[in-house]
Amino acid sequence: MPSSAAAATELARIAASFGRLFYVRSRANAWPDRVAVTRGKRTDFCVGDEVDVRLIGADQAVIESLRPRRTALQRSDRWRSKLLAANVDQAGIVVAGDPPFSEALLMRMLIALESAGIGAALIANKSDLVEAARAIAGRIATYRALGYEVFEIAAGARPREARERLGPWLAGRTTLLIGQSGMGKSTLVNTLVPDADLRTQAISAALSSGRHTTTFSRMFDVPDEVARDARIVDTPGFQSFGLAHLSESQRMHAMREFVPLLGRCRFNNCRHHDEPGCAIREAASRGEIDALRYRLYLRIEDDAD
Ligand SMILES: Nc1nc2c(ncn2[C@@H]2O[C@H](COP(=O)(O)OP(=O)(O)O)[C@@H](O)[C@H]2O)c(=O)[nH]1
Ligand SMILES: [Mg+2]
Ligand SMILES: [Zn+2]
Repeated sequence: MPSSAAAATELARIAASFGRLFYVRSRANAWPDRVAVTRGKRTDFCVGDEVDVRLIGADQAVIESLRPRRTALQRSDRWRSKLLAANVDQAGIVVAGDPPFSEALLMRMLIALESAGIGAALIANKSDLVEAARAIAGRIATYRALGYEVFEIAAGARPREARERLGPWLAGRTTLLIGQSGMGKSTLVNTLVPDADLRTQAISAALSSGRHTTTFSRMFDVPDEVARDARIVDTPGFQSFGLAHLSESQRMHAMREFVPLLGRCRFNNCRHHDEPGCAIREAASRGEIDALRYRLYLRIEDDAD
């Protein structure tokens, strides 16, 4: 390839991907978003990836190379693992009291994020549903005590307040929004990015000609009035979140309250089930670590076996 052509690439972010097609956004805001293809068979790019692209004609591009990823979030089952997003700075996990959120799913997301070195906050939505919010308040307090930031909002019922509460946290960063379906994540995205639906339709039309618009992740620029220099990555709602790409050691180290106790069990290969002298089980039975999280951790490990 001639070097003059190689010099003609531009830095872009992948704003959406669908199969072998990508939607790329200029880092310098130098041109409107374009559809991009990859060279050869390489398709392992994902939303958030920073890539060098060559512009082709009026509205197309070719991805020439991938810049190193600062972060990469995966989920997996035994057979395959899927890259969900790259280069996100932090994540907001949307939970709510109605329908009640699954704490097992929340823990799985937190373990994946923690292992990927991505800070997480809980976004407790639907705070206008007073009874439902009260029902989960104790569980939310557990996560606050573990050091997770918690935002209580009502994205649908009090959108302005939601924007004000989240704005400073979003500013200057790329934030992944994830959650179980029904928690109000789409409502939140529309609250933060008022034209998100229109933009999604445009991406959808460009990439997939009208297939389900919520089955792929998308990156949106948040308007400056809401947060300066902020991007959000909206992911599809999850009903499961496999952790097979992580080792058992990574999973146990992602349990924040376990960390000071690891190494204090009688056996150094302790799995914290019913081994004698298990410091973690004993701490849970004394109420020093949260008993429900301990039980759910054992269930996550059972599923992994
Ligand atoms: N009461 C209440 N309902 C909400 C709020 N935000 C979203 N919802 C409702 O929760 C349901 C699921 O919302 P949606 O955004 O589709 O959730 P998603 O599946 O997480 O994307 C919808 O019926 C929303 O109207 C809120 O702040 N308060
Ligand atoms: Mg949704
Ligand atoms: Zn143990």
